[in-house]
Amino acid sequence: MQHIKATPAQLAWQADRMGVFFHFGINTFHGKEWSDGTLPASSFNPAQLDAAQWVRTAREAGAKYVVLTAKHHDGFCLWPTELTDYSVASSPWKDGKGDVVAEVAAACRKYGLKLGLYLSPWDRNAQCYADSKAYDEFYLGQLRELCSNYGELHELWFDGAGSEGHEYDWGRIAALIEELQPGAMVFNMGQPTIRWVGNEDGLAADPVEYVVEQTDFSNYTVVTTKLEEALYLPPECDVSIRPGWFWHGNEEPKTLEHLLAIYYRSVGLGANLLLNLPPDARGLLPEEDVERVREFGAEIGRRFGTPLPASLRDLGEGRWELDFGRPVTIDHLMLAEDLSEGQRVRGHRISVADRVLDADGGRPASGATLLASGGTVGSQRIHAFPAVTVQRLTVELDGSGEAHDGARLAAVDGFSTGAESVPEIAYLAPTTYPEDH
Ligand code: FUL
Repeated sequence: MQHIKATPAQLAWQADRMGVFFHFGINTFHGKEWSDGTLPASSFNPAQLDAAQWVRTAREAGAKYVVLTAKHHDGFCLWPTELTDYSVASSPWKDGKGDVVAEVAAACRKYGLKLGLYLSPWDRNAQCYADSKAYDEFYLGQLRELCSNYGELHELWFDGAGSEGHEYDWGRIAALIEELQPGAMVFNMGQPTIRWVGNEDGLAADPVEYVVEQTDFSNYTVVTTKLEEALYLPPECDVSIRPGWFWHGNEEPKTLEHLLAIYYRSVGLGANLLLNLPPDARGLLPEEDVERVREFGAEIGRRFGTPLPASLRDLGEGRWELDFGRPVTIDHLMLAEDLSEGQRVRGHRISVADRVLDADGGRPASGATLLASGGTVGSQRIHAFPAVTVQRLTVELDGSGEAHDGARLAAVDGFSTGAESVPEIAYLAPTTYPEDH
């Protein structure tokens, strides 16, 4: 692994840990996942739309940012764009005077969450899509509107789906973002700063690499994009609380256990989680989803809201002593790596040190009990294990190759949660092709 460093903006984004996705648009009114750009704008009428309810729920889930589908593949725009009539401006909602993007932006300001926007490159409504050059102008015009009129953007989501073989002018797109929203994270396409984890189940797997030479393109192909050089691109794990990305009346939210399992497999492995909550045709998040998300946020808060911090002593050679200052009973640990010199940790082992440290060097003698182990650590790594009462632990870090290679810890917290194992992933969504939905 090369020691490519993160930018401060990337580290800040990783520290957010979790965002909420809102898939909402013309599809919401037709029970569709993908539509072909011909559904009438007159069918968009979310009479009770309340963006404050959406964003408040995201905050209750523990999210620090949201990402709204300003335009999905069908081309219907949730803001009154000048570039096409296929937008809220042609709908009966608020007599064509409404702007969903503005309402979500205002709610984010009110609740202190950051705003991200999804602008589908693939556009099945725009007449000019077939002409790459003409479409570049159209798309840049839309992006300019979104980057100019809604305050600071935290993330721009470029979804590869449907774009196989289409040429976009990513150089100009990147220049526009640099000019208008230099702090925004760029998801997966063009000149990305964050990457897709490679599935839509919300699941990362150990090792979670922050420095990569290629990215996965979309859920509907096995295509990968080779980068010109290795880049620091931390992964984001996107998954919907329901089987679909858009709301469908006959679907149910995932169980609390399933959401917790996803959390351990994303945030718990050092990736970000982007949990989709689809508003319904009223323009509200369904009550059962709000309730589920509240339970989820409360349970994450209950498990991880009261950390027992350990003081760290660097013993050299990648070995660290953790001291809680008094005997504590814990069943979880959260490790954080010092990422200031890039991602270095390739492996780690945590042992109970109390009774087995020798007096001078702190080297664990034989018989030290291995508590947990794994590969990468990154921004945070969560381990669950049967409760132990300990004061001191030893952590051994491996870097790449034989040596520890500058691998360092930044912080370690213990937790007493009452949960002694990681929930199982009982159900994995099959890869669905939205055309068949
Ligand atoms: C996919 C899209 O095709 C889905 O409709 C959804 O937006 C998901 C997040 O990305 O690739």
